[in-house]
Amino acid sequence: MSKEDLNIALIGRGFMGRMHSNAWGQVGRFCDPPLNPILHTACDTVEEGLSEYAARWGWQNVCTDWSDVCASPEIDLVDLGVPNYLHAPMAIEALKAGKHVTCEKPLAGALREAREMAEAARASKGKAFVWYSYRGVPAVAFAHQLVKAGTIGDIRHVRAVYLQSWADESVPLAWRFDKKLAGSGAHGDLNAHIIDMTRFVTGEEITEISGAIAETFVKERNKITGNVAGGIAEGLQKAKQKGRVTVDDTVLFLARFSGGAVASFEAARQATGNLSRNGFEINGTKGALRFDFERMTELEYCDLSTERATRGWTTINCSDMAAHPYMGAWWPEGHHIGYEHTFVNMASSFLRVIAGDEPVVPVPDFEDAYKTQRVLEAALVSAAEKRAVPLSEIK
Ligand code: SOE
Repeated sequence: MSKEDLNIALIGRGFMGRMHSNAWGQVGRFCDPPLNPILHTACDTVEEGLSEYAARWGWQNVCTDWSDVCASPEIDLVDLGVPNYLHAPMAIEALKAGKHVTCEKPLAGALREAREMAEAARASKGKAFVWYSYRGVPAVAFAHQLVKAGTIGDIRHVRAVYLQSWADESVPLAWRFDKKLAGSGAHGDLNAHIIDMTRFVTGEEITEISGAIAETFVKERNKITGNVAGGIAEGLQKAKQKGRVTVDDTVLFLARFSGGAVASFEAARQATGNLSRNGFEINGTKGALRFDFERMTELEYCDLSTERATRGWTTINCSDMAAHPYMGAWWPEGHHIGYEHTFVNMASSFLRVIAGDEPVVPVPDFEDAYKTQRVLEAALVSAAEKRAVPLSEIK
């Protein structure tokens, strides 16, 4: 039976625009989704190079006005790979037009915008998701399944870190360093991921934040000139003039989970030596799990029921087609997948939910991502007011 087409319009063509393009292009080939994704339109306000970009990634049309793709009766899904301040206006307009939306993380730069986006999703006939892409890592999805099955018992401790080191003084003033455009720095960029990931793996909610510290080490950066698409730092052209950095370089905080566990979170852009150390350790009453994205195929497991003398961490290579979530779509065991595949995996679950099927593992919709946004906000309040913040305070 032939599948129904789903016409997609992508807005944005930086690092995430290319990542999403690849995901939509690959998902039909590998994952057998229930809908047939069509790369209909690539949209960007800058016309220069747009046709070449579209041809390279397989988009059939181009457009320079994002309102047009939201209004177009030909488009079924609007995909956002744009800076954070654009998420709310674009997602809300697309949802009002009844489109499905897949939005880059974090849901928004500001809590108010995130709330409005969740409201728009509730009122729309479209479905709305956020690309918290680490849920698409088979080892992380497997950790979720193990915790759900009770393998590590009741959770006592959660430690989560997302450590990068790309933001030294030489990196110019990209949008990621501007509060008006990004909302926050390492916090919304990296803590957002580990908040989502630990909520997903534990299946619990964060109920209180305390002890938050935010710091900006590099307070001024060279302003950018020219086109700034691509790369983590988006734009390496430098101008002599300096501008003020208005976001954090690092945010640390403590937390409590609904099941009673205590937790610590760390996000940093200047954690020298770490490139993308996104990981967690979760200790339960029957065992523990440990993950580090720099070794993304591995999940470490300590089983408390084993012989004490030989007990330790077992390294599970999460690449078994039959045993590990998402791997069935890829290669025989030991033939690893990479970062870009995690987005393909997410796209496959988005398409399943849109078609009314079960996702491989739960994917974050706007409601879910709004919960993560409330945790981000609580940490900022804790840092500013130097106090414990119950999540019930953050609406
Ligand atoms: C930059 O810090 C970045 O690209 C994030 O924005 C992504 O969300 C993360 O997955 C990788 O690092």
